[in-house]
Amino acid sequence: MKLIQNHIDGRFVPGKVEFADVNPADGTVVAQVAEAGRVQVDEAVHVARRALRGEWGRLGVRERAAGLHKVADAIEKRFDCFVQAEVADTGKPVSLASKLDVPRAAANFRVFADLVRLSGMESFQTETPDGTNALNYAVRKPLGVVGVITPWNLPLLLLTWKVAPALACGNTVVVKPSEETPVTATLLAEAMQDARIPNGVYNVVHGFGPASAGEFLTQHPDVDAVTFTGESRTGAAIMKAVAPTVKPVSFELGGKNAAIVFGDCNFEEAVSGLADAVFLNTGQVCLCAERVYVERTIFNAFVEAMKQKAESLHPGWPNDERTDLGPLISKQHREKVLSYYRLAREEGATVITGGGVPKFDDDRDNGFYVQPTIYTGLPESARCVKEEIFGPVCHVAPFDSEEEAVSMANDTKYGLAASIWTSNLKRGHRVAQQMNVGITWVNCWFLRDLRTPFGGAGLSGIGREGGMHSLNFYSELNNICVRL
Ligand code: NAD
Ligand code: 6OD
Repeated sequence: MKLIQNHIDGRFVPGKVEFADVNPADGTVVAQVAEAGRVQVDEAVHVARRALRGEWGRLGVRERAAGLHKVADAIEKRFDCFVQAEVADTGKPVSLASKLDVPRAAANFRVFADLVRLSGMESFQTETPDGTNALNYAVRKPLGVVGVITPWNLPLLLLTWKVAPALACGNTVVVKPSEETPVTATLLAEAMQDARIPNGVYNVVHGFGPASAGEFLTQHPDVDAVTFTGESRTGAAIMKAVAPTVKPVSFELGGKNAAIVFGDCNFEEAVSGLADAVFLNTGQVCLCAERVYVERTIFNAFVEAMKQKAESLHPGWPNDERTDLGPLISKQHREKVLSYYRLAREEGATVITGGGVPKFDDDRDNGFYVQPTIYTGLPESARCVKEEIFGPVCHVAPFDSEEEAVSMANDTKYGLAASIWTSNLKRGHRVAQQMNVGITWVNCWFLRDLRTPFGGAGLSGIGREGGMHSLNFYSELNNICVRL
């Protein structure tokens, strides 16, 4: 059986303990994974610190940027390998991994390489009382060793979204990918070697959160900053762990995102966009819409059209090009999603479609598939309307006025993303500006420009990444004031 190892100082390192990496499509074990203990996490942090003082720390911005482009080249060279690894780990359709996850990983390196090379710095000429004046300018320095902790839903995309700007700014990293999806982070170590990124710059430790590699990393006194994507509750635990050493954090957390569909929308486009927003990656995208508010004039037609979309999804084997709905990530996550399917009924929902588990009569019955599901009829106070489920499911509710829609959409402790569907652009702008979230799409969803701010309000996160926001998080600014 294949062994997925830690990667420390350019070497692949086994662990004392191993755990299983399971294929969610049929429940088979695809590999064993070496769990890093406290000693290995310590070693990874130590070599990352040493690499800051070595060749990597001496490179200029242009050379670092060139190195990151080579990492992108190396990802593209191993494209099929990355796609197959992501498909086996997550169960996501091969079409999705090859159109979204792996191309975005390469793009993350290219965009931040270019951005750091082309970005300037602020400077101010400051008037002084004696008229001699002073010049203020800021220089960008790396934070140091950055701990990167990532989830399982878009494993390589989200890991590289953080690793690329961290390296662009001259940091070194110790990454702890999700225990559910360890393979692409490990493959990325090979791409780093192809690109001749010096040893110790990119290190991987495998394991779990509490009392394992995740916690050892966040508690480590020699880690200078932590960047994390995952559940809001985990963010809270990490905040506690970093408090004693006052590490800066960037948190991209959960969501309970709303979509508002006005009667004047382009109906076909809205239905098709919302079908993606609800079901893409089996609903396991933090930006997915789990609450859909539809103007009453088109409510029945919209629910019927969404039902048809849900029922036309093809929950097949992940490697079948026709598959557009994979399994959930794990047995445990399926239990969670199914518990919400049950709860929705207890809370009085009308089941428009789904609500259960599909039957295949083959090995997929040992996997973690669920039916795409649409509910209506729940009160806004229902737990299924308030809590993140993270599956292929939404609740659709009618509204009668713009004010009512805005008020329902904003009635949440989360604040990640929203989408507005209308052909009245004036209204699109007006409603978008009232959304208490980090990202609002109008007549589209998950359309990304990597230069834009990305992050959430409330329980959905702390800070923004993307473009200059990433460069600002992953660097320490030293303002220099020179008397002229
Ligand atoms: P999770 O929080 O359970 O795990 C994420 C990572 O944190 C894993 O690597 C895990 O091992 C680690 N971890 C868990 N407990 C830890 C601890 N105490 N200390 C240190 N590390 C710890 O999240 P998940 O289930 O992997 O991912 C799904 C969640 O992620 C959803 O809530 C989703 O909305 C969120 N998410 C948010 C974004 C975003 O950009 N806002 C993107 C993707 C996913
Ligand atoms: O596109 C991105 O940069 C990003 N961070 C997406 C997050 C998706 C959440 O699952």
